[in-house]
Amino acid sequence: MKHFKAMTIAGSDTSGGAGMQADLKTFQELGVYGMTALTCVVTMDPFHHWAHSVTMLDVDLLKKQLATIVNGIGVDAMKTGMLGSPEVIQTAADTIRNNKLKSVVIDPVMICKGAEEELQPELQPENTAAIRELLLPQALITTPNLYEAAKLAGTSVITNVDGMKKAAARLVALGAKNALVKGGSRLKDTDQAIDVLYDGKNFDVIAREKIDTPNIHGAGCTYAAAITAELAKGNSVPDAVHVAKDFVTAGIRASFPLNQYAGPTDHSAYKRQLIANK
Ligand code: PXL
Repeated sequence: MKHFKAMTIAGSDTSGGAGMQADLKTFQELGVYGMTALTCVVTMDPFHHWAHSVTMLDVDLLKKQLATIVNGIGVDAMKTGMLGSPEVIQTAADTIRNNKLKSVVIDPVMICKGAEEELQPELQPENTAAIRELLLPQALITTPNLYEAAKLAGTSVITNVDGMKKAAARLVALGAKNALVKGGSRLKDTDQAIDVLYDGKNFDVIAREKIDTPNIHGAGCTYAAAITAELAKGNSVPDAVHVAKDFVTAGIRASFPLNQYAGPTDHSAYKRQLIANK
């Protein structure tokens, strides 16, 4: 049996639902061997509204992790998550270019869902510019939510499918081969969770039922990780995105609280559903 291998360059979400924890759990559920190059550790303050705090790791330590994985082992696909500084973004971009990595998923993480957003470490404008200039041109696919898509594309707030299409087209013009703009549950005036995939030619509007739950912490990481796992197995971008949409929808349907703040998606739900439907 061939073992497919995926890498994530991401932060550690100490609470376990997002970041590299979401990535590893998702890789595992989809039958792909996962490896991690950590950029930062995110902790939450239990005494101050679960405010997220980001502690960056040394860039030299990141470089050693990347050498271990990329030069020492090799990967079939990779993703980026929370990067946190222009230097880290540059390091990720250099790694992709120098090793000619092809199945590259850029999840341009800027904010964590769930906790009170005004307390969150929003990605700085210099990080947005570095992602736009250094990572989008190397992306097989980028997976922004509405907020991230607007920041990267330089558009005003996106409120409908037409705006999502315009932003996706802009991201492809900036160099991404494919762009998946995720409306998810944030798109107003619809009872559907809608995402738009654009490959430079056609728009694919992907809709599932909107699930009414506050427990969507890590949904974006999980979605991008599922795309990465499917690409690692050699599947096409549209096939990978459709499996990933089912994976994250199943995870959100089975999501659960850990405490009084936004809980995680259930990474084991998709496989359980597949087994139940056999
Ligand atoms: O969901 C975005 C996200 C990504 N990466 C890490 C995180 C979070 C949100 O908490 O902690 C490490």
